[in-house]
Amino acid sequence: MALRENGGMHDIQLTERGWALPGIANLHSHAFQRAMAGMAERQGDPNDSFWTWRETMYAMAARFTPELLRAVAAQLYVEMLEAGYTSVCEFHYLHHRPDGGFHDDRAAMSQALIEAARATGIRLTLLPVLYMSGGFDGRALSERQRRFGHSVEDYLRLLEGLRAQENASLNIGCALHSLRAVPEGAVREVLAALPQGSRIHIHIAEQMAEVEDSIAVRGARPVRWLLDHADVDARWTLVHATHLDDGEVRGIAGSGATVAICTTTEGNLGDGLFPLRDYLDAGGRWGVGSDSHISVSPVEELRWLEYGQRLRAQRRNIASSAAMPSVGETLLHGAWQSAAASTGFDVIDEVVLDADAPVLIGATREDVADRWLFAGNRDAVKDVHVAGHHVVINGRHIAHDAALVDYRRAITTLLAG
Ligand code: NGQ
Ligand code: ZN
Repeated sequence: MALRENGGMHDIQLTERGWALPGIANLHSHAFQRAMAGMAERQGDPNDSFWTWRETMYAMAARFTPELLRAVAAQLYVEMLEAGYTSVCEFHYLHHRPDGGFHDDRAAMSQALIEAARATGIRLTLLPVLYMSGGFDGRALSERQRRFGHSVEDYLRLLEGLRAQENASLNIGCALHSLRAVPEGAVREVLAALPQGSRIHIHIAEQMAEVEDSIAVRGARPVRWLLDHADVDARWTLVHATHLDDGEVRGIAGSGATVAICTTTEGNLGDGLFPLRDYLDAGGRWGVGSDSHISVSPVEELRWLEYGQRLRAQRRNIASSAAMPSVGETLLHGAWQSAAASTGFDVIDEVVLDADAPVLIGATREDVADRWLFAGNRDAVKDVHVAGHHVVINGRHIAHDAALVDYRRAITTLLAG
C-alpha cells in the first residue's frame, strides 16, 4: 500500500518519537484572505452568496501592501506547519498597487510571499495568477480588480524574473485565475510560452453561475471546454472542480490532472459538493487546499470531504474501499499521492503525531489515521520537519511568537484601514 518515492515512503509508522507520516501539501491558498477569516459570516443581504462574499473579500484585498502581506502570510504559514501542512501552492493575484499601478519592484507582492515562506520554512509553489477580464464576456476589470491585472507580456516577464530564485523549497508555476478572467487567446499564448514541466493551476467550476456563463459564451461547460482546448495532463491542477457531469468526471480522471478540493472554503461559500465517489471510481487524482483559510487544518479538509459525501448519500465510509477499508488512510493517501504532481516538489517531509495525545492512546497502525482525521486535530501534531529543518517542536513553530507579533500589528492596520 505504501508508495515509495524519492527514498521516502507514503506510510504511517510508529517511531520512538511518535507516529511519523508524510506532511500534507496544501494545494490552494490565497494568503491575504487569512486576514478576513470569520469576518463575512453576518447577513448583509438575505441572498448572501459567493458573489457578495467576494465584495467583502475585495474590500480587504484593497488594503494590502507588500509588508502587510508578508506579515499575514508568515502567520498563516506558521499555522499551516503547526497543523501538518508542509508545502503550499500560493494562488497569487494581488500583484499591484490598489489603483492598479505597478509597485517599484513589480514583483514586490510575490516577493512578500517568498519571504514569508522562507522565514517559516514551508515549501512554496508560487503561482502568480494571470487575471485579465471581469467575466466570460471579456468585460474590463472592475475598479477593485485592477490590481490583479496583467498583459500576457508583463505576466510572462514576471514569471521569468521569479524563476531565477527557484530552489529546493521554491517552485514557480503558473495560474490562470479562471476561464472568466482569461480570454481564450491568452490561455493559448501563455500555455505555449511556459517552460516544460511548469505546474498550471486554474479555478474551474466553483459556482453554477460560471458554468452557465461558460455554456452561454463558450458553448461548453468550463471543464469540458478546458479539456477540449488545452492539453490537460499531470501538470495541471483544477481547483474547485465542483460542478461536473459524468463525462467531465471521467475526462479529468483520465487526463492525470489533480483536482484541488477546498472543502471548508467550498462549504463556507456555499459552492456545492464535489462528486468524490464517482471521481475515485474513475481513478482520479485529488488533494486538498485551505483556500480562504476559514480553516487551516488538513484534518478538517479531509474530514469534511468525507462528511459532505455522507450527508448527501445518507451512508457512512464513502471514500474507502475493500482494498483500503480505513477512510482516514484512504484520504491521506489521496492527498499524498497528488502532492508531487501539483506542487512540483518530489519530496517527502515529515510530520510526527504525539503518540501520547489522548486521541491516539492505544492507536494501532490500522486505526491511527482514522483517529487523527475523525477525532483529532492540530493538538496531535508534535513535530514537523521540512527540508531537514525541525520547524515545529512540541506543537509550536519555532517562529510562532515572532510571527504573531507582526501579525497582530498587521491586522490592527488592516482593520483600521
Ligand atoms: C479568489 N476564491 O480568487 O480568491 C476566489 C474568489 C473569484 C474562491 N474562488 C474570486 N474561493 O473567483 O472571482
Ligand atoms: Zn482560489
